[in-house]
Amino acid sequence: MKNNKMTEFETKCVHSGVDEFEYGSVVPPIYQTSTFKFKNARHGAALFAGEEKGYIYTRMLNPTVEALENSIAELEGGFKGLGCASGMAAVHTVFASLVQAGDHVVCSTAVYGPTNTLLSTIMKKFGVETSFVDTSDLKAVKNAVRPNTKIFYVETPGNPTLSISDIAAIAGIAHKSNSLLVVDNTFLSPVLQKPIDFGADIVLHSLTKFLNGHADVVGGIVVVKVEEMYKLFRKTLNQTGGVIDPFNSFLVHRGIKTLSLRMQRHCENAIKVAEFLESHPAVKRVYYPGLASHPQFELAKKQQLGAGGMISFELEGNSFDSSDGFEAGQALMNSVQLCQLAVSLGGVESLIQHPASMTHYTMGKQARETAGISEGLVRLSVGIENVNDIIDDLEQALEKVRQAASVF
Ligand code: LCS
Repeated sequence: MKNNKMTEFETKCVHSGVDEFEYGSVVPPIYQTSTFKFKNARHGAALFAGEEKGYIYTRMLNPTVEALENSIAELEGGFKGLGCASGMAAVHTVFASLVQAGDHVVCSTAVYGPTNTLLSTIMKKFGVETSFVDTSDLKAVKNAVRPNTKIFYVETPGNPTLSISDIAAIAGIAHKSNSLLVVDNTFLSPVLQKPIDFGADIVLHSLTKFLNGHADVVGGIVVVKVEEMYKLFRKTLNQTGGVIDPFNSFLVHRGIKTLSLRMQRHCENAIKVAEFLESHPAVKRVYYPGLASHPQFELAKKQQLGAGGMISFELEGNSFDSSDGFEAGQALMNSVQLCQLAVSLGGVESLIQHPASMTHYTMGKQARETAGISEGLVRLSVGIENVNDIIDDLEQALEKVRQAASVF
């Protein structure tokens, strides 16, 4: 970081990772090249041997990608970032780097569906055992530790239940058992939560979400705390090849400039939407860490700077609906007009979806039940639109659900 006055977070969002570029370019140029020319054969050999610094081949490192990696590492307070082709590529990079046959992982029950499936199928196939536990329950976390436990993997808030896990306490448990703590910080971004400050060793994100913020990129990142781990992860990524490309890196880096403003607006809107839903007679239960009714409301205040933009809720079952709010939830999703019925989250636009049949379908019903993901749960990613428009949309949709119910 050239400008050591750059201490405030909002300022970092605008300037981080932006170093000196050719021609005085104010934003990182898009180095849309697969390979880099060596000055001569000796130079090429020295770059490969690590005796000189420089770029060789874009799968190995690219200046536009590196600018993004430096930016997010700085925002998270880590040593370095490693840009990945998707959030799932980031999750895979972590496990492929750190575990081997015979090792054990402790993972939150409430995680993005494919993260659960990666551990319970592919990693299992390679001899890695995973215990899925409710990591908001510290006793359950302690009880899950085995002599061969290598990683504690936590999503907080968890997707889609918004359950919150105590990062500092789990870091303590992990380190006591010579393990590492990995935190998926996708739901909050470093604006609202910095897991490394609470003892996490590795932080990862789906860049597809809040960090990019505009629903036009798929990407991921792993941020590590120490150089040794950076070298290990870089080797994995180089060998498995799941890197982000320069153009997507440019877009995410551009998105980060407004990250702080966007997160502020997501939070302001989400609390109003959550309060509206909680007070509506058709809504049975709302899960939002900014509501006093959230089971870990106090913990959220301790480790988060805001409650974020994600809300989950269940509707009351209606007279026609014996499936615990599931049909009412479907009717709601079919009735919204402003909120888009789509998976993904963290963009400027409000998105609504149904975890049991969409994002968490691959986990299977039993794993969903263990994770507290009911069949009727609806997840809302609150965008940065005018909040009155979002609430009006939900209100008219809930009215349609009520009318549909009264028909039966
Ligand atoms: N981690 C979390 C917490 C996520 O929510 C997702 C994607 C990923 C990792 C994987 O990121 P990707 O590979 O998609 O970039 N979550 C999604 C969701 O809830 N709806 O669609 C994707």
